[in-house]
Amino acid sequence: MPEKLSNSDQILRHDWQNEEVEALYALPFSDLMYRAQTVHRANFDPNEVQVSTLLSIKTGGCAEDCGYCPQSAHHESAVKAEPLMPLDKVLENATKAKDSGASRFCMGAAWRNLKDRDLERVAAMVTGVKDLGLETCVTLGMLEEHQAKRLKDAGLDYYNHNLDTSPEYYGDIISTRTYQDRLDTLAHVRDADINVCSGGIVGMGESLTDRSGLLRSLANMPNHPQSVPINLLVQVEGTPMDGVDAMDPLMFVRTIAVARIMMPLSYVRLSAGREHMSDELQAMCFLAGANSIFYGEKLLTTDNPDTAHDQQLFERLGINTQTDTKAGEHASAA
Ligand code: SAM
Ligand code: DTB
Ligand code: SF4
Repeated sequence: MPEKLSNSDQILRHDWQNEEVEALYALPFSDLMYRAQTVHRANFDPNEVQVSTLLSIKTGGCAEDCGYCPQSAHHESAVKAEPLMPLDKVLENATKAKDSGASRFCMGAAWRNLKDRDLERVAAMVTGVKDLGLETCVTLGMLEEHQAKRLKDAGLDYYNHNLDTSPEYYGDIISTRTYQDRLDTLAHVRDADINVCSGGIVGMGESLTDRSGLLRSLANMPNHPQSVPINLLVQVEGTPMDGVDAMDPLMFVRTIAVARIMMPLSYVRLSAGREHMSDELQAMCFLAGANSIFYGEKLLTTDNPDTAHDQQLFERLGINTQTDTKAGEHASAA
C-alpha cells in the first residue's frame, strides 16, 4: 500500500526556491531516503526499473566546447570523428538492444544542432526503431520547431536535451551555447508533444547550490520532464574536466533522492557513471528513487557495466525490468 504523503509532497510544484532544495539536501540521510522512498512508492512500483540502450549514431568532431565531453572538437580526447551511421547498422544495434531486454532505444549525435539536411535520415531511423517495437529517443543538440514536429510524425517518443548544471555554473562548463538556448529547444520538444528527457551532470566540481540550482531549473520548467537523467561525470582524458575532485558518493545518492521528491511522477535515471559505482551504491540509488538506467555495454563513447552484471544485480535486488513504459503515460501533466 502506498504510504500517505504530506501535502507538500503530493503537489507537482514549479515554484521551487533554492533554499528549499538545499534544505532537502541538508536533511539527515535516513530522513531524506525515507521521504524519497515514500514519494516513490506512492507513484511507482518500487521494484521496477525502465531500461534504455544508447547508441552513438554520429560520433565526435562536435563544434560545442562542453568541458566534460570527449566528443568536442575543442578537446584532445581519443575519440575520432565519424560520419552519420547508416540506417541498417542502426537497426542492427536496435534489434540487439531489444533482444537483450531494452524497452527504449536512444540515439545520440555529437551535433550542436540538427541540420535540415540530416532530418530525413534521422526520421527514418526513428521510424525504423519504432517499427521494431521499441520506444524511441534521440539527442541531437538544439532543435527547431519544424524539426521537432517532423520527428514526432516519424514516431519519436522522447527527446533528450540536458540542462547539465545550474544557470550560475553553466558558463564555467560551456561557452558556445546558452542556458536559454537549451530551454528554447525543450520548449519546441514540449510543443510538438514529444516526451521530454532532461537532466544534468554532477561531479563537475559544482557547489551544493549548483546541484540545487540544476534540480530547481528542471522542476520549475512548465512541466516536469518525463525522464530525468542524473549523470555522474565520466572523467575522460583530454577533456578539461578530467581530474576534478571526485564527488562524495552519498552526495550523489542525495541528488537522486532530492530529484525524486521534487519530480514525483518523473522517471529518474541513474545514468552515466555506473561503470565506477559499486553494486551497493547503485542499490542505494534505486532506494532513493531512481527507476531507470542506461543498459548496454557502451554509453555513447565510454563504457557502461556489462549486461550480464546488470542482470545479476537486478536479480540480487529483486528488480524487474519494465517491458513497456507506454511512452509518457505516467508522465507529469502539470
Ligand atoms: N550533442 C547533443 C547535446 O549535447 O545536446 C547530444 C549528445 S550529448 C553527449 C548528451 C549529454 O551527455 C550531455 O548533455 C551530457 O549531459 C552527457 N554527457 C556527455 N559527456 C559526459 C560525460 N563525460 N559524463 C557524463 N555525462 C556526459
Ligand atoms: C544522458 O543524460 N546521458 C547520456 C545520454 N543522455 C545521451 C550520455 C552519457 C554520455 C557519457 C559519455 C560518453 O559515453 O561519451
Ligand atoms: Fe557536442 Fe553534445 Fe558533447 Fe556538447 S555534449 S560537445 S554538444 S556532443
